[in-house]
Amino acid sequence: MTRCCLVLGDQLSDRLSSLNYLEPEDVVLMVEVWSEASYVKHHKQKIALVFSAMRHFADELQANGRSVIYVSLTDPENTQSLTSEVERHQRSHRFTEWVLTEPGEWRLKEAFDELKAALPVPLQIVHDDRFICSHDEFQAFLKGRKQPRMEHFYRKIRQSTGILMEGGEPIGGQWNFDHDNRKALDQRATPNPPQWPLDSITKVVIELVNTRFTDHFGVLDGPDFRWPVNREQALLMLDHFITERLPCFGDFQDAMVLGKDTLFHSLISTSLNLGLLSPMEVCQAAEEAYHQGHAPINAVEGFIRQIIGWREYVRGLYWAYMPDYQTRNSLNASWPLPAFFWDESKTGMVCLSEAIRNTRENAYAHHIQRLMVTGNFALIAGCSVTDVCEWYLSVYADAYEWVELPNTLGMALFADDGVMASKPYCASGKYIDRMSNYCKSCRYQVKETETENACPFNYLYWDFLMTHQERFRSNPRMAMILKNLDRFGETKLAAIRSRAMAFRSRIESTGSDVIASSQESLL
Ligand code: FAD
Ligand code: DLZ
Ligand code: SF4
Repeated sequence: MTRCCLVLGDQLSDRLSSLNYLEPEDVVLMVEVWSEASYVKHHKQKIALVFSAMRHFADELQANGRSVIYVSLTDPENTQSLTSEVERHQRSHRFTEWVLTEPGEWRLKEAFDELKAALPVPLQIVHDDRFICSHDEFQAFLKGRKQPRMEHFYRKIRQSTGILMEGGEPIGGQWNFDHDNRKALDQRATPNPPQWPLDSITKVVIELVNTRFTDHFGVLDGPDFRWPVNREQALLMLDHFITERLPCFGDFQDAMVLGKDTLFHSLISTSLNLGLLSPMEVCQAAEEAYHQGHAPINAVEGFIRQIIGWREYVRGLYWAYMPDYQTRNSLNASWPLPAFFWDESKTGMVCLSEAIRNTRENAYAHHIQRLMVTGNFALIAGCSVTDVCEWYLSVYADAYEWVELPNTLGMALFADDGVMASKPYCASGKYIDRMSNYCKSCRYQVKETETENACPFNYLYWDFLMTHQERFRSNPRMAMILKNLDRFGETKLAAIRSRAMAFRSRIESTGSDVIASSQESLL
């Protein structure tokens, strides 16, 4: 009567719903498989993180008395897919039942639904209760709403959880302090992320990934690998954030600074998404910091909104709108993603080169780099939605489709026609100049739009608005912007269009926006 629970690589929580179903004699199966490690070419750091965290979690389960079968990537018996490994272990162990916490991605849900029909014994798929909002609660929220909005959802969750609430009212007298959270960074020092010595498990995994995944994107240097691989390290990261970063998190949430890769961001998304931290404990730690007088309300509210607002909301939208959601492309964007997204040395745009360098070196970029630099560029240049979504899913250590897709396809690319965002997050170089110090060292001129050295974000932005103006005119939030466009004369519009075309064809023919210096002198 032995049952088996399959624990996936992002289900590393000791209170995982499926584990609750097990009796002491039951078994846990964990498998490192090629299919999961390569369904997109994940950044090397992401694979190392997942494998190391899986190995640590298996050891912890074993230390707590659980029987664990752990199949490593190089095990000669490994059939290299999650479902075929279940079938293989069913043949060899004849378990009486299988239990699985629902997977986080649609493609795996489908695979396990199929497996359920094929297995000779029952496969029970149970809800993932590591999220605050269940699928049913999210459906109830959507019911009767033509245009669901995160802000309404967020307020409901504040009320149902009591987080940052007092006597039924939001603490601080407002739900949202975003208007205080838009400061560009001054000269102040920013804290270094915490580090801990690499243990033997992580060292072995780094070696494995550097040997087996040589053609995957990204740097994986042992000493610089900083992602928490177990709960203890995740709690250290959280503690570092609460003490060193949270007080400034709000003020500089949208800031970008040359060479400063993490600023005051928390670096906890990988731990949350793997299950090493829970969203409620993270919010409670931030709320406690507010009550202790350690962090101001704009920081604490802004941070908590990211977790119980955005994180829960995108997960709800993903499951509510899939599988149709992944096929949406409402702006018909199809321009192939420029090669410089994989190699920052191929672009002269400092903002992009910084975001891509951070991504390549650290499998990380903070939210404003993802949204307003790489995402904004992809939006206004009309990059292929499929290419862009695949890029985001591949390159970040925290990327899983349930969170990546609504953020990329919906928030950054506006390809879902406004499900996720009420207007496109498109911006010219002016926004980047206001929020960063990038433009000061850029070869392009941020104040120019039509000249040879004009900032590409400027002419691409106006070109994008010209292209989609008919669609956007019905959106009241776009009215002001389109009024500006309407003031441009024919000559200016033609010059913008021609700059945008020349830029695109330069990238199509050379893979780069940079003109080689011999050619440059001829212009
Ligand atoms: P902080 O800035 O410190 O924020 C705190 C936490 O809030 C994060 O750890 C995260 O769990 C949560 N959070 C913040 N914003 C969002 C958001 N928009 N959606 C969901 N959760 C949020 N986040 C991922 O976890 N995985 C992804 O694959 C991912 N892809 C993204 C793609 C695009 C195009 C954009 C614009 C955003 C994406 N995000 C993604 C959201 C966000 O950028 C990251 O969660 C954040 O940068 C992680 O760094 P941090 O932990 O330092 O976050
Ligand atoms: C991301 C990932 C990787 C790289 N490798 C594995 C693996 O070998 N075994 C496994 O069980 N899970 C892995 N994962 C995480 C899964 O892809 C994850 O469960 C899905 O993306 C669903 O969120
Ligand atoms: Fe980016 Fe334009 Fe500023 Fe250069 S000038 S950093 S391309 S916004």
